Amino acid sequence: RTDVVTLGETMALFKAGAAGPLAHVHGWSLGIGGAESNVAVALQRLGTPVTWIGRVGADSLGDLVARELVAEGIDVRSVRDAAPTGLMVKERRTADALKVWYYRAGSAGSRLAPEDLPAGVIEQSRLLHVTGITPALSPSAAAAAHDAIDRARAAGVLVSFDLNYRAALWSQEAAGEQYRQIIAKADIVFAGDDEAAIAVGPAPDPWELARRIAALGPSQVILKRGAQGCLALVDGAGHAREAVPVKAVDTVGAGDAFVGGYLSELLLGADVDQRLLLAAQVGAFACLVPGDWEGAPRRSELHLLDPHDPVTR
Ligand code: KDG
Repeated sequence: RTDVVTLGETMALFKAGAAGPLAHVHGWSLGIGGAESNVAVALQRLGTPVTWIGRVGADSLGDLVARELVAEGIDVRSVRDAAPTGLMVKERRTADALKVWYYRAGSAGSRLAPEDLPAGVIEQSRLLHVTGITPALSPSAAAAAHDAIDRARAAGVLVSFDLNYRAALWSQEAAGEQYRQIIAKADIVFAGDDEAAIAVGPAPDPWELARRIAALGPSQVILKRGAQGCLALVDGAGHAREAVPVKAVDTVGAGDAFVGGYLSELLLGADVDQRLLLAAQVGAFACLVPGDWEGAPRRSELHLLDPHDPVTR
């Protein structure tokens, strides 16, 4: 049985092995990345069973995506598509500045469609998690996201939504319109301050952003504020906490890990402060490893954030 269902595009991910323009970098590593599968890995490692739904190409990179997610213990419902698996390339332009290049227009993942949602899987779960990347990919992917949400709501399954704005994929106007529609159907909404402003307009104070989002319907609004920590407005009550200080090597995927931590604790019945604590810890772990999801911790590893002894034997 699965607790969480998520759907979206997972791509093959080429990571430059050293800093510098791509034209001059030698040495690459190949992995995978996708906002929803990053959340899925974080949840699964924390002990929450997850199903991931998505399209991948009938190519070797599609095999890679499916194998990695299966190896994490995720229930993978991948549809094979004649189009190629999407690609993402991470350039480390300077030691501190990452640049992500997408090669995903027309990819298999972008062709996700409502018929890819297996009967009953969402309905029998406890929570559906979608991100604002999926509606940006194509009209059929947007339809799949809305269909999944409508099915979850009809079955009384919680709906979680992370805005996850990707400027390379669509305009702020188009995104804002979709965000407001999905927020109105969600129970739990995650956003950064800038993303929240795309949905509800700029505000001088993050609490005002959270209040405006909550006014559209969700009972839980969580603002992810990076090194500034996070805040949550849950059933009208405010909660805040600071970030766990880390020497970040790669912050891509940290927001997804944060979401995984929050949702895992929510489903265990933990209170809001406990949810935010685990979210901040899991997000911090993701920053410590150069990869979008590889650093996600198991519960037995959480103490490593504050090691009394840097070597465990
Ligand atoms: O949140 C991290 C994701 O952005 C990354 O893993 C890839 O899904 C991805 C995207 O569309 O950028």
